[in-house]
Amino acid sequence: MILKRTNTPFLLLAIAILLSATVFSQVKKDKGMEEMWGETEVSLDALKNGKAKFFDESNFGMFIHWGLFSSLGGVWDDKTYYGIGEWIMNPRMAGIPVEDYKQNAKNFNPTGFDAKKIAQLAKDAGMKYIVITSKHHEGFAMFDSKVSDFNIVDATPFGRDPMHELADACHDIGLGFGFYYSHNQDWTAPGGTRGPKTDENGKEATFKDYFYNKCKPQVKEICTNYGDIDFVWFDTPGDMPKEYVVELADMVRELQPKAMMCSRVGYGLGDYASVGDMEVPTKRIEGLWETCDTNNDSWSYAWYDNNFKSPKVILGRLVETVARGGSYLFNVGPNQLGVVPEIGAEFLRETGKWLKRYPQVVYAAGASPWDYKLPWGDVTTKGNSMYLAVSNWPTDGKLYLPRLKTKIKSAKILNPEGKNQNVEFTQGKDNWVTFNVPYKAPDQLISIIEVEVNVNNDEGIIANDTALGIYPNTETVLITEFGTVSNAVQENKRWMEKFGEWKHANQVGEWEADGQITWKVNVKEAGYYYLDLAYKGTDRLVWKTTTDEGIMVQNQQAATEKYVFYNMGILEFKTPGNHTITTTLVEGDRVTASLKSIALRPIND
Ligand code: H79
Repeated sequence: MILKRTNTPFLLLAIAILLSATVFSQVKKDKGMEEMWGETEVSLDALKNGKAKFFDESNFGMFIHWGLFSSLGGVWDDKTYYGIGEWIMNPRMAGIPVEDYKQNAKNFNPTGFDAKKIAQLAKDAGMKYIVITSKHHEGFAMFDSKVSDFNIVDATPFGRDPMHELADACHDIGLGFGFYYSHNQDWTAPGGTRGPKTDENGKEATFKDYFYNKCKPQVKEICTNYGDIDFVWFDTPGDMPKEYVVELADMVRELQPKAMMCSRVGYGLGDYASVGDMEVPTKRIEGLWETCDTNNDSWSYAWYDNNFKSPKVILGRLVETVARGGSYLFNVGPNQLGVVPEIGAEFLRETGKWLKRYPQVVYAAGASPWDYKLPWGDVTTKGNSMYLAVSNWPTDGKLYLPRLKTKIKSAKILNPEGKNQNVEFTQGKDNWVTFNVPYKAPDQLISIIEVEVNVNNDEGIIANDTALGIYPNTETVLITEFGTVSNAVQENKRWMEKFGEWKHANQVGEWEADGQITWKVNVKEAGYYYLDLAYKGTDRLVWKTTTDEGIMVQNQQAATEKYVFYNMGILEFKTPGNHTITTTLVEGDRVTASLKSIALRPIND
């Protein structure tokens, strides 16, 4: 149990926890993320049995980014700006002056908006709720607001309140519903963060002005005029003063006691943690949490962005999130007409068909006994069942499960037509399980093997986690996060490949002469493996990798500013079982060299 802050409510909570032995959980992130996204400290038991039950069991929701920016679709003054579309106004994109931006409202007429159709799409996709942007950083209210005229009813020819229509459609069809509201940033309201510094009379405007004139009264509107809502999703608290965050959160709790707030409200006041944008965590996270991701590259509609994630990728990321213990909030961006782009919609419907075949794998499913994903896919659990969700079906008729202590009773391939097929398996002395599976994947997308285990104590299903498996028939990637580092700096790095599209990785840099990283592995079969290293750096680098058996692979390869896998040579394991692998930088620029992962690939894979 970690208590980071000692304000009164948390002290009271802490006492309650000591009395009731409730589990406290906290999601830790690096400092930068914490500032941007906020953090949370929640009492798990209380939440999971109460208002969080719906969220906890749903595991899959629809996020919708829709606003005035959608009418621009990534274009300003005939020029396309690539990156997250809802940021087009920002000086680092088109840099649109406030008054010019506001004029766009006159041309925003999303006549194609059909709330029932969108709700049906979410339902068909197997999503359990919708969270939509009621006001993003641009400051434009997508609802009927009496507080500011800069809203879709008063400022556009459309004149309807689409939030009303969507809230009703969700309630009618049995979906949960909630609002995103940018509480700190407002780029068009005087006093809002990154907004105008003066009001229309030229008088200086403070954050306090923005808070009482717009933010709080608008949040009151969305919490009052749309029936019961399930989520209030604030974003980017930044350095918003705590007193306002507290006041806002208190109001939400009073008006919508059942609504879940994510950690991005700020100051640990959320009910669940929101991890970084577009990030599926690599390691198990305890507690209630969610990741938000988008169906193409931008959150809001951009005309050029048709890089839609395939049904297989969506399902893979959904299952991976659930397997790490979280929920997946997956975004679509309706266009200037209010219509969800068709390719994305089609892929979502395919996703939903798969979920209809295997609902038990996702809904109310628990995390994997392994804390990380496996090379062929991932694992979710429910009671005495483990669901092996196999994305990369093996080509040699063998599927391996690394080091399971709990004994398996039976295994079967789930067949959507009800013709489940038993799977033979052996559970060796080394704790590896080998399943004899058909050569052809049973499901084109992700195949499911249900494994029944004998759990006869409170410990649940136990996987031996101390070493990472090295498989005889598929490549294993060892990320630096799972290694032990000395005399080099291990750090999470985030970078943008396009404006606002985050990539992140754990990496090891600033290598001293004797700097090294060591992984513990468990090798199923002795033999030769190709060794590849993923790194970036300058010019050329020489890396050396050794095992505890004294085998060494040393080679020089190119280095560029992008992470790329380079072949190093062949590493041999003379015996199966536990080993260590240690990598070190021998020659090259020690300052820019950054190692992200290494991979071991069976020779015939
Ligand atoms: O709504 C989506 C994003 O618009 C919003 N969160 C998701 C759900 C979001 N707001 N801020 N961020 C994400 C972080 C964005 C930071 C950046 Fe920038 C914007 C990087 C580049 C542009 C701020 C401005 C930091 C550097 C310049």
